[in-house]
Amino acid sequence: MTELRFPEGFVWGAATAAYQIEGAAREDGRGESIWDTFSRTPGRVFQGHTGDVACDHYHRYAEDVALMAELGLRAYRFSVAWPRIRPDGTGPVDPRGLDFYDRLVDALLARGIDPFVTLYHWDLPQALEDRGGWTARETAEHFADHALAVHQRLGDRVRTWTTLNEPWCSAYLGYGNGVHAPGRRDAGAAFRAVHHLLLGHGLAARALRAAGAEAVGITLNLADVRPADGGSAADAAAVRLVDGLQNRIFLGPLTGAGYPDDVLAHLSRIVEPDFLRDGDEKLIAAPLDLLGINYYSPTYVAGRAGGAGNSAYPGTAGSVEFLPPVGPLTDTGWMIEPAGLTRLLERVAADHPGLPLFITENGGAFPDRDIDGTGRVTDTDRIAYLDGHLRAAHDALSRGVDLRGYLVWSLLDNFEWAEGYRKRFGIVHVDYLTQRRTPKESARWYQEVISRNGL
Ligand code: IFM
Repeated sequence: MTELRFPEGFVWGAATAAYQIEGAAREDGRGESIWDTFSRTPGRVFQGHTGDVACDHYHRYAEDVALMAELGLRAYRFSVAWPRIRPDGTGPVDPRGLDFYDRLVDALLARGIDPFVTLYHWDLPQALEDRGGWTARETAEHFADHALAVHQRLGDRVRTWTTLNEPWCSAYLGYGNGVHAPGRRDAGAAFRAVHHLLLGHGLAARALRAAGAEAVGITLNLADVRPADGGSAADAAAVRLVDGLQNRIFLGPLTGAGYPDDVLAHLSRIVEPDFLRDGDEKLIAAPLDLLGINYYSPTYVAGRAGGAGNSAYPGTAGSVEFLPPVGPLTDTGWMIEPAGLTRLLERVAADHPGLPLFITENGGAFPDRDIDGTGRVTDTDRIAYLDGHLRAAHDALSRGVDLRGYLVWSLLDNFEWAEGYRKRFGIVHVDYLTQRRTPKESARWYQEVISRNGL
């Protein structure tokens, strides 16, 4: 295969999220989050796994940063646990929570690793959920306060800020079909949550910029939505609906175009949009310095009368069929199609020119082979997945997409939400009994990619 070089200064990194790796759930004043409640509720998470200990990163961050440095990472994307900063979501700031992130940022900078901070990766303080969570407008305002408190402490050293991670998941999985915390099953609530998450983003982004933040953005899990056979008008309508629910409902307001008419018409058939106030769309459209895109897999749909739809996409039952993924698949059953990443990047770049893009997550869960006690963890499937997607990203670059960086999901095996610890996404293996970290072959492969700035 031909050798591929990435542009000078391309950012190579890895990503994690607080609840998935930190553990220390009851330490230093940390409050309860919706994921604590959810994971302790029988039947919600695989075999009752919780994030109580996770990868114990709260205590082992120095070792983890040393590992990042060894792999040559230039950036590390992590999230800040809101319940560590304000245990009940709104009250006084607990300096001990901020101290942890302060130490982490210093350790990263000492190793020349650029911190990319995500302010919300799904761990809403339970006290706020008790007041309505993301279905309540006040949560958006409290989120802006949370963002400011973190910026006040870390803003002198952190340059890159993203507000939310994957608001699609928070809203549709958290409030729509209940697969994620807080586990509510109410399509109307999901749309309320979408709006308040976007509003929270807008308020926080403006506050951060006013406070002097250098680069402010958001991370979306956008989808490359494809028609089943490419032919019929019904298939095209299905693509438009699903694309509206996954992509345009976020991209429109975020980039100043407001909610698309067809999406508004769709959601108004499900819920009275009384949560949408005059001026909100303007607030949401805070200037973006970057857009983070998380890509794993494409989505294929067909338009069919009586189609089963998908509970994660409110209002799709009766007209849309989501096609079962076709192999090769990852261990989470997700279809592997790197070309979808190229298409997605090209589409976003064409629709939103001038917006710098980062792949803030990409990776796959695969079972590890040959964990033989000799320090070798063979994960050839993951290497193939990452190689394919990096080639796809490079294709987009060579077609003019302004792609600035790639952050692999994930640095460590970790708590994969409702799947618990049974799905492993890490390039570094974690033995959950001993907390021993072992770089997999994919980590060594990635180290080589970074050092050559290419494949
Ligand atoms: O583990 C998650 C992460 O928290 C958000 N994006 C997708 C990953 C894999 O499911």
